[in-house]
Amino acid sequence: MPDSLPNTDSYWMPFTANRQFKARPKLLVSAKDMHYKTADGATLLDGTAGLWCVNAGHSRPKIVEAIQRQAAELDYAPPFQVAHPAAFENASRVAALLPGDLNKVFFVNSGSESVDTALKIAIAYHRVRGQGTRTRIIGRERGYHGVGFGGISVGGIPNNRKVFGSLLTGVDHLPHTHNLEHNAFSRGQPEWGAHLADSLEGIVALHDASNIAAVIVEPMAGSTGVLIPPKGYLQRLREICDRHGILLIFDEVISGFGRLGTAFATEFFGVTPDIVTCAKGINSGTVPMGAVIVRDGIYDAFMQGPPEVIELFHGYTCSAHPMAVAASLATLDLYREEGIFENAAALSSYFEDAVHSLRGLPNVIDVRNLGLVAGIELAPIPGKPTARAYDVFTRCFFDIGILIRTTGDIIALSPPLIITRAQVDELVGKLAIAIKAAA
Ligand code: PXG
Ligand code: PLP
Repeated sequence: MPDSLPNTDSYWMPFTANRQFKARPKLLVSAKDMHYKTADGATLLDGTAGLWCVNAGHSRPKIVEAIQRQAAELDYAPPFQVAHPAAFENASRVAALLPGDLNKVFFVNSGSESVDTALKIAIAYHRVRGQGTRTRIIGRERGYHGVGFGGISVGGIPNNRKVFGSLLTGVDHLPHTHNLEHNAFSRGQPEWGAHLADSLEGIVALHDASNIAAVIVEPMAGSTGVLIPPKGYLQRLREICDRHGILLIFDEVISGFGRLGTAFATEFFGVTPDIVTCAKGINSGTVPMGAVIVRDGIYDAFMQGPPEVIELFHGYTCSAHPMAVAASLATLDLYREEGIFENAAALSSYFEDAVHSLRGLPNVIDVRNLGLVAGIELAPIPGKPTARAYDVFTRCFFDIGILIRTTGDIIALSPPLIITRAQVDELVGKLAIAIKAAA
C-alpha cells in the first residue's frame, strides 16, 4: 500500500461492505479514456464505464474544458423562477434524442431523483386531469429504480427494501422476466417470456384501472443482474397500459445515451413510453445530473390554471446546475462528433461473440447480452451467495487489471462506448482468467 493511504474512518461508503473494504481498500486515483489508475499504480481497463455512466470515456478534454469554463463563468444559478440560457439548450438537445412527442425535460441530479420525480409527475398528472383516484404505481420484481422512498417502493430488490419500514403505499409488482430454464445463454433478446407482461392485466383487474397511475420498468434491467426483455414483452406492456389509460414509464438511467447502440432503449425496442427517466450518461458521469422527459400532453395538462401559479411544486436546488449542463452539452457534442452510439451499435455483435466465449468456463451458468451490456451468471458457492463473484471482482481489481461490477453472483460488463475490438478481447480474455482462478 502506498504511504498516501487515507484515514478511512469517517467515510460511510454507499452500497459497500465498509469493514471489508477498509481492510483492503480498492482506490482509484485517476482515469483516462478506457483506463483507471489505482493507488498502487496499477492500470485497470474499465469494463463498467465507472458505474454504467462514463459512456464517452474518462476525462475527455472537451468535457473537462467545458466544466472548467463554466465553473469560472457562472458557478451557480438558482433554478426556481430564474434560469440560465444553456439549460434550455440542454433540454432541447436531450428531447431531440427521444422519439415522438417526448419533448419536455425536467432536470434533476441523479437517477434516484429522476425516478421519484417521474412518479410524482405521473400521480399529479392524473389528478390535474380530474382522475385523482389514479394513485397506484406498478413496478416489477428485481427492478432497480434508485434509493429514494419512491424508487425502493416500486423497485423489486429485497435488500434495498426490507429494513426501511412501510415505504410508499399503493404499490404492486409485476413478475420479473428472468428465467434460466427457458432462456439461458440467449444471444440478445430471449424468445421466451412475452406472456409475462400479461400479468399486468391481472393486477389491473385486482386494483381496477381507475386506481392505477403508472407502470415503471427498466426496458433492460441492468443493476439487478442484466435482465434482457423477452421479444414482444415491452410491446405487450405498452398495449395493456394503453388499453387502461395507464402511463408507461421507462427507467433509462442505464439504457439511455447509447448503451444499446441507439440514443435510448425506446428506439432500440421500438416502444415509446409516456415518461423516460435518465441520468448517468447524460454527461458521461462527470457531474451529478439526471432528467425526466415527458410527452407534450403531460406537460400541457399541467399548464391549465392561472399563469402566475406554479404548476408543479417540485424541484431541486441543483436542478439544471450550470456545471452539469455544460458537461452535458459537451458530452452530447462528443457523442455526435465521434459517432459514439454508432460505435456501440457496430461493436455489439463482436461483443456478443466475445462474451459468449465464456460459456463452458467453470461455474458459468448463463451468459446474456444486449448492446454493450453483458451479464455472466455464476453458480453460487453453496451456503455463500455472492462470494464467488466477489472473488472474481477482487482478483480482477488487484491481480488482473480490469474493473468489473458484480451483483449477487452475476458479473456485469458495460464498458465505455468508445471501447475497441482489441479492448473487448482484452476485457473478456482477462475475465476468463479470473473466472478460472476463482473459487
Ligand atoms: N434507475 C436505474 C435503472 C438505475 O440503474 C438508478 C435508477 C438510480 O440512479 P442513481 O444516480 O441515483 O444511483 C439506477 C442506478 C449497479 C448499480 O451495481 C447501478 C446503479 C446504481 C448503483 C449500482 O449496477 N444504477
Ligand atoms: N433540506 C433543507 C433544510 C433544505 O433547505 C433543502 C433545500 O433548500 C433541502 C433539504 C433539499 O435540498 P435539494 O434541493 O438540494 O434537494
